[in-house]
Formats: sequence, structure tokens, C-alpha cells
Amino acid sequence: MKITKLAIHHLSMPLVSPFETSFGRAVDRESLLIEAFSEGISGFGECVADRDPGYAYETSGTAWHILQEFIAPLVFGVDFSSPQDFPDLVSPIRGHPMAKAGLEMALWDLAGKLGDVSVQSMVGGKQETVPVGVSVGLQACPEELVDVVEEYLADGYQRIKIKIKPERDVGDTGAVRRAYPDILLQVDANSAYNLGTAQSLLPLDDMDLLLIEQPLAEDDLWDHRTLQSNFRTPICLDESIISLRHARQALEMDACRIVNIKAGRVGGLTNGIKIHDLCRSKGIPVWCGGMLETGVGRAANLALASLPGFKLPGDISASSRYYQQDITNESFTLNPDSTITVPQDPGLGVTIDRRALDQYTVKKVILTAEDYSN
Ligand code: OSB
Ligand code: MG
Repeated sequence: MKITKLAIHHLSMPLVSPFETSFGRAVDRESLLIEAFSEGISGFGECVADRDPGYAYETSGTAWHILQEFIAPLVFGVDFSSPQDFPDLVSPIRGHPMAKAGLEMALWDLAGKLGDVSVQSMVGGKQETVPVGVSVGLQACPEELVDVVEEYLADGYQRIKIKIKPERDVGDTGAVRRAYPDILLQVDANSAYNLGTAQSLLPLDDMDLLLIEQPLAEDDLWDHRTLQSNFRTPICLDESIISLRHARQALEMDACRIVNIKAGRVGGLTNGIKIHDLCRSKGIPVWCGGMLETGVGRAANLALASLPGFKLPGDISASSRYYQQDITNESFTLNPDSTITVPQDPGLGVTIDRRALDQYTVKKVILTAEDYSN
């Protein structure tokens, strides 16, 4: 498989409702859609870097730069036998996993379409459906949070994650727990604490939570280890697990007891599968995180989350939870048992609504090998 042309679309899509976390409030979601061409057909990948460097250092702007200046020239001229060749090819580029993962995803979609096989079966997933939950942003007050949670429960979501930050942790979580004593509930701090301030989270240990996600800084495996030793509730790492090596080290030092896997955060599906395999061999449950993806990234998340080590519901909600109008013709809906069905068509199993894509594209570039010959 040789890539003859790449198109990168910078998208800005309005969210159905603002999404607020400890690092900021989003009204629109920016992302990059990467289209890779070979043998007259194309595959699509989504780069999940956001407009601001709040969740991670990458942004749509840095990913655009790294893709155009450094990743694209490496890709032209290579004959891929598998998308799994990609991580080694781009390993000379330090960091920038989201930029890399966006292009890798397009290779998976393309390879699947060329070989008439779904990405789900390429990655080794078997389940037809995947258990999912919903991630609920910070609300104005605990009462409003309980109302929003009630609506999602009415929609059929059987697992709720709420965002927390200092001063909006024990009160918010306690309000939801008192309103719904039996639901599957977890919290996500997105690195808003340090080892000192995280002591205020100790009451959460009596709220029967599935996990506490990423309380401390991304580069702070060691303090997560200390914190985990103070909690019965499993600590789950998201931002901190940036590679297979970090996953191994986190498990070796007991910095977490559950791992959130996002292909975008770890440089692509290939690395995501490796982290899954490692955690599975150590008996550590994993689950699939989300980045408010379009239908393209959502399809990839579903394929990945159908691997056997994904033991907890994913942050993979119905399309209508995110966007009024998505860029895929297919929209994902919640099944009555709080699952979403994994696409079965070749590649990612989704098709692009070109009109919607054009509507949300704020910037576009087309690249070929000639752009790099001099
Ligand atoms: O930390 O899991 C996170 C969204 C954007 C960036 C980071 C996170 C999230 C979510 C939403 O929690 C998950 C989703 O439904 O896509
Ligand atoms: Mg998270």
C-alpha cells in the first residue's frame, strides 16, 4: 500500500452542549481529518488534538505543522505492508502522538477497504457490541449536575463519569451518589490536583466509585503511586499513559490499577493494542477513553474497545450526545443495553458526508510527494 496523496482538513464543529473540564470549557470541537489516497480509493483518520493545549501539549495547530512538515514526507514513497509499520516509520519524530495517530488511523481505514476487511477484525476484536457510558462535564452547581445525569440515565447510559476539580469534587460526586445510590459512577480530574491538594479527595473513597481518573499531573507517575497507596478506589491513568513504556512502568510501580486507552494519546491503534495486551497479561482492566470524536474516531474507538481486555464501559457515547450534525453519513446510537454496535463494513465502516465536511472545514491542504521534492 503506497500513499499517493494526503488531504488534511482542519475542522471546527459546534458541540450540542458546552463541555467543561478542569482545564477549560469547549463550545466547539476542533480536530483534523486526514484523508489518505492509494490505488484510487481513500481512507480517513481523525487527529484528536484540540484547539488549546489543555488536555495535552498538542493542538490542532501543532498537529497540522507536524503532519505537513514531518509526517507526510516520511509516508510518501513507503510501501506499507500493514498500518502496524507506521509507528517505527515515524519514531524519529519525537512526541506528537496525536498527529501520528491521525494519519495511522487513515492507514487502517484504507488497508481495511483495500483488503475488504473491517478494522475491528484487523485489530482482533470480536464482540458485536461494546458497553459504553457517558462523560458529563462540570455544571453550574451540584443540583444541575444531578439533573443532567438524570437525563443521560433516561437515555439509557448505564455508566456515568463526572468531571471534577478542586472545590467541585466531593460535593458534586456526593450529590450524584445520593441521588443514584446504585449506578456505575466514576470521576475524572484531568490533572487538577497535586499530592497535597488530592488529600481532599479522600471522602470519595466511601462513594463506591469504579475509579478516580488522572488526579495528578501527566508527568507524575510517582506521586500517583503514593496516592494510590492511600486509596482503596482504583486510580485510573489517562494523560500519564503516553506510551507502552509508561504503561509498563505505571503497572510496575502500582501507580494505577486501571488504564484508560486512547489511541490518539499513544500514537495510534498499534500502540493502543500493545498497551491493551500488556495490561491484559497483568490482569489490569482497561477501558476506551474518548476525545469528543467525530464518527470517524468513534468508529475506531469501537473497534479497539471490542478487544477482550476492555473490561469497563468506554467513553463512547451516541453521536447525538456530541454533535447535531456529524461528518459521517452513519450516526451511532445507544442500544437498550447501554452498548454501541461496532461497524462491520470494510475499514472503519463509516462514510463521509462531504457536504457536512465542507461546512465544518476551516482550512484544508492537499499534499503529494512532489511537494517535498527539491
Ligand atoms: O479526559 O477523558 C478525558 C474529552 C476531551 C478530552 C479529555 C477527556 C474527554 C472526555 C470526553 O472525558 C469523553 C468522550 O465522550 O469523548
Ligand atoms: Mg480523562
